[in-house]
Amino acid sequence: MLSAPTQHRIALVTGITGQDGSYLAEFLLSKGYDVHGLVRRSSSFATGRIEHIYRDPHDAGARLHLHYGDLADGNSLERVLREVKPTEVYNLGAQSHVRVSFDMPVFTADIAGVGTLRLLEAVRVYREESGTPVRYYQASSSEMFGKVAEVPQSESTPFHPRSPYGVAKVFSHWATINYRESYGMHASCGILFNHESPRRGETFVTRKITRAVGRIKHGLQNQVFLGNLDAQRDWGFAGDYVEAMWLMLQQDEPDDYVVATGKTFSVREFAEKAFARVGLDWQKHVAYDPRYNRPAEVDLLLGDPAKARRKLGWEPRVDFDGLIAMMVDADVEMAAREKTLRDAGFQVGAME
Ligand code: NAP
Ligand code: G4F
Repeated sequence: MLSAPTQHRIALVTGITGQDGSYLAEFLLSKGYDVHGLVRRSSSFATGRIEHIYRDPHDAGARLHLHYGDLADGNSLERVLREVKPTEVYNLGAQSHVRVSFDMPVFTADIAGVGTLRLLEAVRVYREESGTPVRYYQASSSEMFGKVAEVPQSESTPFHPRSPYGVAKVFSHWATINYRESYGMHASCGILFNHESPRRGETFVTRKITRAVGRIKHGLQNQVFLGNLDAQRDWGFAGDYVEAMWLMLQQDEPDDYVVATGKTFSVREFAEKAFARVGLDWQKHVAYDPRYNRPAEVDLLLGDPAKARRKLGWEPRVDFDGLIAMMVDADVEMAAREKTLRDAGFQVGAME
C-alpha cells in the first residue's frame, strides 16, 4: 500500500553518476524531490550522465546537489547524511562489473559489500541521533542467484553466487535485512535482473554490442569480440526499473522484491537482433575472444516479478525488441556524430 508523504522529500543517492543513478535522479526530480548525489573524486568528470539535468531550463537543476564522498570512507557518509538530512536513501553505488570483480575481488567486496554496511551503520546512527525516519533502498542483484537452484527465480530462491561481485551483493542483501530486523529500519532490497539503456556502461555486453553495431554501420570498425554467447539473461529497461525502487520506499512496510521482465534471451539472440535492426548479419561481424569468459559463469537468469506486480503495481513498459531498438538507434546516432568528428580530423575510438 502506498503511504502518503508527510514532509518535504529529500533523497540521497549513491551511484548517482551511474546508469541507474541518472534515471533515478530524473524520476525523483519529476516527483518534486530535492536530490542529493554522492560522487567520488576522480581526475576527470564522471558526471556525463547527469549533466543534462543541470542544463534543465526549469527548476530540476536547482534541486540536484552533488557531494564528495565514497563508500570506502564511512566518515564521508556520516558527514553527507548530517548535511543532507535525507528522508530516503538509495544505495546504488558499487563496482558493478562482474568480470572485473574477478580481477579486483577485494576492492569489489569493500565497495559492493562492506560499503553497504558502512552506509547502513551511518544511516542507523543518523536516524537515532536526529529522530528522522529515513527509508533505505539496497541495490541487490539477480547475480546472487548465480548457479540457479530453480527457474524462474523469485524472492524465495536460494542464493548461489558465482563471482566476487555476487558474493559481495549477498553480503549487502543480508546486511540490509539484518538492519531491518535488528533496528526496525525501513530498509528494502530490490533484487533487480539485468537492465540496460543507451546510458549503460560500454563494457557490459548489450551496450558493447549496440555500440559496435552503430560504429560498424558507419564504417568506424568492422568487428566486435565477445565471450560466451550462450549465456541467457532477463533484460529490461533501466528507466522502468528505477520506478520499482521508488515504489518499494513508498510502502508502509519494508520488504524485498524481484524486479524482472519474466522473459529470457541469449547473448547470441541479442546480437542477432541488434545487427538485424540496421540490416547487418551479426555472424559477419562477431568474433570470439576467450578473454571475455569468466572463471565461473551464470548460465541462465529468468526472474518471476509476480510479487512486484501484485504488491507494488509495477510492470515493465519496454520489452526486449523495444530495448534493442532504443539502444541501437541511440548508438547509430552516436556513431554518426563520431564519424563527423573523425572526418573533421579528430581522433575517435571506442575501447573494448
Ligand atoms: P554503474 O553504471 O556501474 O554505476 C555504479 C555507480 O557506483 C557509479 O555512479 C559509480 O561512480 C559508483 N561507485 C563506484 N564505486 C564507488 C565508491 N567507492 N563509492 C561511491 N560510489 C561508487 O551501475 P548501474 O548499472 O547503474 O547499477 C546500479 C546499482 O545496481 C549497482 O549497485 C549495481 O551493482 C546494481 N545492479 C545493477 C544491475 C544492472 O543490470 N544494471 C542489476 C542488478 C543490480 P563512478 O561514476 O565514479 O564510477
Ligand atoms: O553484460 P554483462 O557483463 O552483465 P552481467 O554479468 O549479467 O552483470 C550485470 O547484471 C547483473 C544482474 O544480473 C548486475 F548485478 C551487474 O552489476 C551487471 O549489471 O554480461 C552478461 C553476459 C555474461 O554471461 C557474460 O559472460 O554476457 C556474457 N558476455 C559474452 N561476451 C559478455 C561478453 N559480457 C561482457 N561484459 N563482455 C563480453 O564481451
